[in-house]
Amino acid sequence: MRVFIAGIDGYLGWPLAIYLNARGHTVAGADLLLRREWVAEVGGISALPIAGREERLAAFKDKAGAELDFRVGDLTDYQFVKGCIQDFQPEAVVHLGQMPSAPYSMMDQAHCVWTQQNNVINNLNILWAMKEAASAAHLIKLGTMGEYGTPAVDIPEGFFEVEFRGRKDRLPFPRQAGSWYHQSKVHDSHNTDFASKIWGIRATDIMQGVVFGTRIPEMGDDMRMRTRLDFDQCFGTAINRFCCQAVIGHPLTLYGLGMQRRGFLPLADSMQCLALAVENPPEAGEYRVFNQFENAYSISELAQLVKCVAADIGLSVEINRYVNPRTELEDHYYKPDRQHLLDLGYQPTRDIQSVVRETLLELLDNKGRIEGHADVLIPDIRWDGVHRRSEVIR
Ligand code: USQ
Repeated sequence: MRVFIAGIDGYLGWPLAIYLNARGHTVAGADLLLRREWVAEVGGISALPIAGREERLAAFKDKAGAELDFRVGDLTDYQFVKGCIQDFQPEAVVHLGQMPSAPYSMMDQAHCVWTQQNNVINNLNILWAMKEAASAAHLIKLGTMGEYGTPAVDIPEGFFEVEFRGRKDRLPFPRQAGSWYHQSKVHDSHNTDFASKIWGIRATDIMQGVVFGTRIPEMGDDMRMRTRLDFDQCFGTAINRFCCQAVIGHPLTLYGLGMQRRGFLPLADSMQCLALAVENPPEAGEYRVFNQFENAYSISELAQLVKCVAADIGLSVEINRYVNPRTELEDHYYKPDRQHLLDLGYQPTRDIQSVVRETLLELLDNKGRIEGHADVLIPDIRWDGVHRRSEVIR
C-alpha cells in the first residue's frame, strides 16, 4: 500500500517508516523537525544519538534501495499538506505529526495555545486534504488513552452502545483529558468523527498508551536507523525516563503516591498495531476507535520493575516519591478494553522485562549524554501554573 506518514521524523514516525517499508509498503512522509527543537528548548537531548534528516534518507536508501519522499514542511500550512497528499496519492495516511507532551502544553498560555492550534489545525488540514485529494484513503490518527482520563468505570473502545425503543445507537464515551495537550487530542477525535460522517472518510482513531523502548528488529545494526529516546520532564515518558535515571544512578522519580495506572506498549508492538490498522481499513464513512496498549501498570509497579531488571545487570537503583507536579488522581480504578486489535490478530511480541533490559544496556553505552543533562530529570512544570521544582516526599 502507499502510506503517507505525517510526523515521519519522530520517536514513532521514523521506526514506522522502516517497519512499513520492510513489510513491502511504499512510504512517504513529512515533518518540520520540530521535536528536535522542543527537546532542546526544555534543556533535553535524545539519550541515544540520532541521525539528521540527510543521514536518515541515505540509510533508508541503502536499506530499501529506493529514495524516501520525506518533505520538510508545516502541517498547519494547508497548501503544503494538500500538495503532499495530491502528489503522493496515499491509500493510508498515518497522522503522528503533533506536539505530544502534556507538561509542555501546561507551561504557560503561549505553550497551551500553540499546542492546541498546532494539533487541532494540522489534523483539520489533513482531513481537508484527504477529502479534496485522496477521498478513498484511510486516516490512522494517533490519539491517546489519556483522552478518557481515569473514570471509575470500564473504558470501552471509544463508544458505548445504547438501545432505546428499538433503535440502536453508539454514543461517544465521555472524554476527561488531563492536560491541554490531551484536550487537543479530544478535539481531534470529535473533528475526525465528524469528517467521517459528513464526507465518508474512513478513519481509525488510535487511543495509544505510553510507548517504551528503543528498538525494532527492522532497524538492524545501522546506527542511522535508530530512533530518539527522551528523558526530560516534557518529552521523556514513564518507563523510558526511569531507564535513563537508572543508568546514571539518579533516583527514579515517582510522582505522588505512584498508584496512577496507565496502559503501556513496547515500541515494536506499537509498530505492529499501527500496521494492522493500516492493512485492515474500515469501510468508507466508518470512524472506529482502537485502544492500543499491551498491559496496564501502576507507575510504582514500573519503578519496581526497572529497579529489579537494573539489579540483574549490576545497577543499584533507588526510588523516590516526589511532590506530584500534575493535577491527576494518584490512586484510581482503571480498566480499559482493547479487543479490536486482538480481533485483527495483534500478538504481543515483547515482554516488558526484556525491553527494559535491552533499553538499559543500550543506554549504558550513552550514559554521558544523560549525565550531561541530568537537571531535566526533576520536574518543575506544575499544573497549577506556579512552577517550582518538586521536592522529595520523605
Ligand atoms: N510519571 C511519574 N514520574 C515520571 C514521569 C511520569 O510518576 O518521571 C507519571 C505521571 O504523573 C503520569 C504517568 O506517569 O501519571 C504517565 O506520565 P508520562 O509522562 O509517562 O505520560 P503522559 O504524560 O500521560 O503522556 C505520554 C505521552 C503522550 C501520550 C500518553 C499516553 O507523552 O504523547 O498521549 O503518554 S497516555 O498516558 O495513555 O495518555
